[in-house]
Amino acid sequence: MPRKIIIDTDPGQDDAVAILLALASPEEIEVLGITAIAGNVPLELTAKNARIVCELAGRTDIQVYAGCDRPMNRPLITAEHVHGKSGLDGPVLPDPEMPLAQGHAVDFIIETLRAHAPGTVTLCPLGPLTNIATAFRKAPDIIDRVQEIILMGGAYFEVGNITPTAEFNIYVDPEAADIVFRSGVHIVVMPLDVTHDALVTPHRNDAFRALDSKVGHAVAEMTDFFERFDKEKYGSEGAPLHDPCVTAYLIQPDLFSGRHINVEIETQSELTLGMTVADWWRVTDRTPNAMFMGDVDAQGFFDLLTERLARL
Ligand SMILES: [Ca+2]
Repeated sequence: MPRKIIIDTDPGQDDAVAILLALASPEEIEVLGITAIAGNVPLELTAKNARIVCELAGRTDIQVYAGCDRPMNRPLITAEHVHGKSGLDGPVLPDPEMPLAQGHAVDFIIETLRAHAPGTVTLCPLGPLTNIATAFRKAPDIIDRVQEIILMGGAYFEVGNITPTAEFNIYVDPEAADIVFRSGVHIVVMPLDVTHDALVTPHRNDAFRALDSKVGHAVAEMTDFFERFDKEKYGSEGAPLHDPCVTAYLIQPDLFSGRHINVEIETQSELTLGMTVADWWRVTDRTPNAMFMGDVDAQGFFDLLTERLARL
């Protein structure tokens, strides 16, 4: 039985690849819907980009909902410096013809969790956690119904990418992240510690291009684009492909390893706002609330990704 998931996302080139991987893997993953959130770029663009990606995959049947257009208590911070003005800079892709689904993403999340048996729907947030936290606050009855949350966000050893101590998704809406991490739902975290090992080397990007399909070329051009920024920033041999770690975990969890530990979110300090305070060394008696990943079989991850993208 495939896992039923909702992808909550702010595409973003790496979000796009995560969505494509999910849509290419129907044996393991059933996408109940995609909810867009403001993050890498404003909501209007993420809601559009999510549909562009569905159309690229030939899946105009997927329902895409627009969600919150700003964090719970703060102005929106975006990342055009990484993803380009459109959020999906790189390939030239047509504007979507499929319409947005009617209704708000938060209500879709609530209604979907209520409509399915408890413990059968997994949430996969790939952006700031505003939609998820807003749904939990509006309808606390759904919290116990969530099977699992598998998210990209945070960092421990890699510390931060938007400030010296914070990863972008958590930093944009730390109050929302705090609500999610305190919710009691079982959480799997793909932090920078993992995603900074999932590097798109030239060889790996050539493998996408060599698929010689619309999807293969689009993915190669997307990763080409944000590599320019990341290579300069990190001096690494390629850019990290963050979000597909979430969907890869649903297909092949043994690619990843980590520790079940306590993770709390800094919401007060100006200096360390949005830090994921991860008790990796278990030096407190705070209750573990998250499976915090620390390692990935990077070549296995890219082999899986290339094999699955070849299906689209
Ligand atoms: Ca994202």
